[in-house]
Amino acid sequence: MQTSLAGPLALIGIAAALAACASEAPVPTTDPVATGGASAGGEGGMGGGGAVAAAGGGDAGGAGGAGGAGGAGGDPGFDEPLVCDGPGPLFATHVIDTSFGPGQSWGRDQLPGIVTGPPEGGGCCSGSLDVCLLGNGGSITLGFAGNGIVDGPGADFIVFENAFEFGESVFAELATVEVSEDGVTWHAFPCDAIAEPYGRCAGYHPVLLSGEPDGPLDPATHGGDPYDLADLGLVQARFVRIVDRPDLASELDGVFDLDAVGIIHPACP
Ligand SMILES: [Ca+2]
Ligand SMILES: [Ca+2]
Repeated sequence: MQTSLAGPLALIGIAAALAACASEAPVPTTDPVATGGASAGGEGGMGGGGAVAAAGGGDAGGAGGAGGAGGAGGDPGFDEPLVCDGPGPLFATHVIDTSFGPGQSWGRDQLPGIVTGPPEGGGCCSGSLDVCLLGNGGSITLGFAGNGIVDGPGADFIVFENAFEFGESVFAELATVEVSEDGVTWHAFPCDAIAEPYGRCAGYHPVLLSGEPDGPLDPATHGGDPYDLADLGLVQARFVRIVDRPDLASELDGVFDLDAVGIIHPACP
């Protein structure tokens, strides 16, 4: 039977893994952007939106997310059609919206930096702490300023949680991944599995990448949970929303810990 620890046990599980792999224990990082102020606008100009305040934190457990992805604060880049201005960022740049659930106990005060940019993966056998817990049933919406995801051969983007191998199983904490082109209409990759290999749920594959990759993102070498827009019949997406599985509320099924989201096939290469 798979090991699927969790909920309030999420960090305990992480701690256990760190103890098991003490020599490889990742060091919690403090993103200078995130801690530079409560405003997500510090990272790239998305100032003024209600979503920014939601991302800025507060007490865990409440419903955040005033302001939808369609009206992403004051950033015209998200309100208008994507126009490429050279190569776009390959990792999420903005937290557009949040709605945290019970069990949100880590990382919220470090938004947006803790979930933007590249992952800080802990490798096969330990989970990164550079993550934000969503809480049970919680969600987070990310955007890529100046870029989008397009359908190319195979997987088009990767969601990085902090899953890791634990014995012969995987410490998995599941979420549904959704994409949108306009921030209004969403398309979900089906995630209803409760046993390995967890179907199209995110939060199952260890994160092997830590920091910027040397080349294009590749789930085979960088880990994470890969997604193919073609599976949903889509050709492009600009926003990724991750929704913790609300039905997995027991202490044996944890809450999703988001590290990063990266593009394999960028709209602005
Ligand atoms: Ca594809
Ligand atoms: Ca991170």
